[in-house]
Amino acid sequence: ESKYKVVFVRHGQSEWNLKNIFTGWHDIPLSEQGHQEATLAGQILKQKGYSFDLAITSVLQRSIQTFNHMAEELQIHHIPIIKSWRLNERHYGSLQGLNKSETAALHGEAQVKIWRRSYDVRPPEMSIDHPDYPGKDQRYKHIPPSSLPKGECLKDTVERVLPFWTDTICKAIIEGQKVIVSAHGNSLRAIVKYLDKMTDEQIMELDIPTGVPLVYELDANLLPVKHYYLISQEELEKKMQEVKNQGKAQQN
Ligand code: DG2
Repeated sequence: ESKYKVVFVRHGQSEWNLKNIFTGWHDIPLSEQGHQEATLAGQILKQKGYSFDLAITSVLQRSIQTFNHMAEELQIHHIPIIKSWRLNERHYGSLQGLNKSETAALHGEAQVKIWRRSYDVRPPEMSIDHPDYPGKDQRYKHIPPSSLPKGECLKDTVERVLPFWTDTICKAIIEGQKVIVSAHGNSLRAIVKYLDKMTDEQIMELDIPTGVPLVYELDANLLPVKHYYLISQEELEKKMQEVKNQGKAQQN
């Protein structure tokens, strides 16, 4: 029996989603379409009567901007926001900054699918000289260098996201707070895999579209009862297919 609801949203389209570039921990703003998607997500939540007591974002601006648009539509600027590096996107290693289609043309679509969707194969490592190496960024100065990623597979992302899920998000839900989580394709896939006890093979086929509220209803033990996106099945399938197509050598 459903007792709690938590809402997840992958940020709206970013400028690098638009250019089809591996992003990971690179901090890039929303595109024009992304701003619109985030506003629309807020309008849908408002129209369906959702309200929230606590917002959770990553420390990357695309997730924060997305929450801000939803806050504007829902008029919930006042609620507390917890921003955590643990909800950051999966670190994409030295793929960060490369075009996904060009990478597929060079290394093959099968290899790109392994890099994007395998559970436990890491992308090539980022060198600590790379301008994007997180150890150079002040916002990560409290994290021990040994915990800073240089390139993560989804399994690594699950391991850093889950402590935050259980210690912070679940705690707030059990206290009765209505929580909205604005995060990323792969940090959300990490939570969904855990919640739905998906196998390593099942999670490979799951894509999360940008800017669409995903509601999870949980029972008293925080086990999932059901989940649904707040858009039509037709629109959902179209948006999920767009994510799959990003790994193709030729865009059509
Ligand atoms: C995308 C996800 O992350 O890419 O890092 O390129 O959700 O922050 O836009 P997001 C990236 P894919 O794993 O779908 O290629």
